[in-house]
Amino acid sequence: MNPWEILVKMLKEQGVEMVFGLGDSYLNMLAEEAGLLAVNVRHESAAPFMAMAYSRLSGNIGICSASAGPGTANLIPGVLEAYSGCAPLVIPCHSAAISTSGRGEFQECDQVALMEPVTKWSARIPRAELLPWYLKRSFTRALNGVPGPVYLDLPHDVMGDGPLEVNSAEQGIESSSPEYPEKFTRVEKQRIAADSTSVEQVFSALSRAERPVVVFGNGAVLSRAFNESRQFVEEFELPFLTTPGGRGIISEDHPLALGVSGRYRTEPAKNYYQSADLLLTVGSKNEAFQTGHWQHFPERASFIQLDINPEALGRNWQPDLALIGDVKTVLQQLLDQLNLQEKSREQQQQSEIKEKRAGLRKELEEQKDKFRKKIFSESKTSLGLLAREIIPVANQVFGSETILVNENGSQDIWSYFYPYYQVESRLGCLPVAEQTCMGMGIVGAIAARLTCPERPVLCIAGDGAFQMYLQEMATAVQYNAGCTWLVLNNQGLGWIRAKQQRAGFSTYSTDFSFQPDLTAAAESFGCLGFKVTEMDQLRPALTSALEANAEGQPVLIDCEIEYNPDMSHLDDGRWWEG
Ligand SMILES: Cc1ncc(C[n+]2csc(CCOP(=O)(O)OP(=O)(O)O)c2C)c(N)n1
Ligand SMILES: [Mg+2]
Repeated sequence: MNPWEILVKMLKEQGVEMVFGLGDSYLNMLAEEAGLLAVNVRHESAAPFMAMAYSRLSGNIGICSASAGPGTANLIPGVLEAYSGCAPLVIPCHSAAISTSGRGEFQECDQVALMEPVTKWSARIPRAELLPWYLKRSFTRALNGVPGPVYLDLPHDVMGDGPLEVNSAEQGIESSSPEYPEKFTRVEKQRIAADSTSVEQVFSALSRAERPVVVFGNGAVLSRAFNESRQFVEEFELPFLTTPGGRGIISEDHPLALGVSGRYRTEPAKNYYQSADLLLTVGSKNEAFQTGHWQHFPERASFIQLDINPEALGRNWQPDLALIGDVKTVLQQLLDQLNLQEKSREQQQQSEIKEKRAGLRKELEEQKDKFRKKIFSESKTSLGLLAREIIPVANQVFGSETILVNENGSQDIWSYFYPYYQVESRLGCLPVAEQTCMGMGIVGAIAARLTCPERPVLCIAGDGAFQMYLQEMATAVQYNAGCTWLVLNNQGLGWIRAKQQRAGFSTYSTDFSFQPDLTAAAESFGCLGFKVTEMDQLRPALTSALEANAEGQPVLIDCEIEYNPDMSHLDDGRWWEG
C-alpha cells in the first residue's frame, strides 16, 4: 500500500462513509474506489460545513480536504465553525514538498500555521511511515475530550505522486510495524464518568429543588445522550430548554419542553426559567446568545454545570456544584442514583420528587397553550409574507421527521423560536455554531440529505446566505441530494439593514439593488424552483418540494418577504450587537 491507500483504508476502518472536498490529491479518487462516497464540491469552503453536518447526523468523524495553498485556505471559515461547534473533523490536505521548502515551491504555504488557531491539533506528517500513527492520533483527538477538528498536512514528497509510483516498502512502511493499517482498529470515543460524591450531591440538590430547569447544549447531542436525557427529565420531572445546538435531543412536543434558550426563548420559557430555583446546564458552553449575554441567570437559582471539560467550569457563571464527564454517562449515573434511592426506600418510587413538582406540567401546559393561541391567532397583517407566518406552515407540511437546517440571518432565525418551529424528532435540527457563518446551512442541507436519505431536509435561509453558496446547487443535483431551501428573500442583508435602521441611517449599504432571478438560477442548475409571493402559494410549493425531494431532486422556494426585518422576536436581547 502507498500512503494514499493507507489513508483511505484507515478512514474506512474508522467507519467513515463519505468524504467532502475539492482536491487534486488522490484522496477523493481512492475513496470512491474503496466504496466511500466522495463528494466533490464546487467551492472548497462548502466541504467543512458538509463534513460537520455528516458528523452531527452520523456520529462519525467528518472528513474534508482540499488541495495545497489556496485550496486549503478556502477551508478556513468552515473549520472555524467546526471548532466553535466542537465537531470532530479530520482534515487531511495536500501541501508542497518538504524537500524544497522555502525556495518558492508551487503553492507553498504554511498550512499548519494557517489551521492552528481554528483546530484542536494541526500537524504535518514528516515521514510516510508515520502516517498511520498521525491518523490514529487525529481520530483520537477529534473524538475525545471536547471534540473538534484536527488538521493533517500531507506534504507532496511524503505522500508520493499517486498510487502507481510509490509502494509501502519504498516509503518504509513495514507491515511488521504495530502501526501498520492492517492492524488498525477503530478508535472509539472514551466515556468519562463523574466522581460519585459529586453525583450524590447533585442528586440531592435536584431532589430538593422546587422549580428546577435544565438547559441541554450541543454536548448532549455530541454524546448521543438521547434516551438518557429523556429519562432524566421525566424521572426527575425537569422542565427543560435547549440551546440551538442541543435541539433534537428530546422532542419539543414533550410536556416539559420549553423551546430554545437565551435570545431565542419565547414567553413560556422566559416565565418559567426566570422563576427557577436551580439551573443545570448540560454540555453547553453557555455562550452569549444562549444566555442573553449572561443576563438571563434566574435570580434565586443555584447553578450546576455538567461538562466534559473541567476547564469550562465557571467560564461565565460560577457553578455551585459541578459534574465533569460525558453527558450520556453522567445522566445515567444520576438515573442509577434514583434507582438506588428507590430500592433503599422500599419502592417508595420517586414519589417525593413527583409530588413536589406535581403542578409543573400543568403550569407549563397552560403557559404554552396561552402563548400558542396568542401568536397563531394574530390576524394576518397587510405587510405581505412574513417569516413568522411562513415558518409554521413549512414545519407543518414537512412534518415531524424533518431535519431543520438553520442558517444565519434576521428572518430565518424565526425558525429557532418555539413554537413557530417545533423540532420533534431525534437529530431534527442541524444548527450553525456560535460563529454563525453564513452558508453553512445552505450546504449543510446537502450533506444532511446524503447522510439521512430517508428524512426530509428543510433549510430555512436568507437571500444573502443563499447567494454566498448557490453554486453548490450543482453539487446537490450531481449527488441526488433532495433537500429544500426555503429562502426568505428581503432583497439584501436584513440583519445588518436592521442595525443600520436602528442607528438612524436612511440609506443602507446592505441592499441588493440588483437581484438575480433565484428560481431561474435554480432551474438552470437542475433544481426545481418556486417563486412564492402570496401566502396561498406556499403550501402547494412546499408539498411539491417534498415530492421532488423524495425523487432526489433539490428544490428552491424563493419567498418574497417584507423589506423591513421583523426583529420583534429578539426584543429582550441586544440583537443589534450580534
Ligand atoms: C460569513 C459571514 N459573513 C457575515 C456575517 C454577518 N451577518 C450576519 S446576518 C447577515 C445578513 C444575512 O442576510 P440574509 O442571509 O439575506 O438574511 P436576512 O438577515 O436578510 O434575513 C450578515 C452579513 C456572517 N454571519 N457570516
Ligand atoms: Mg436577506
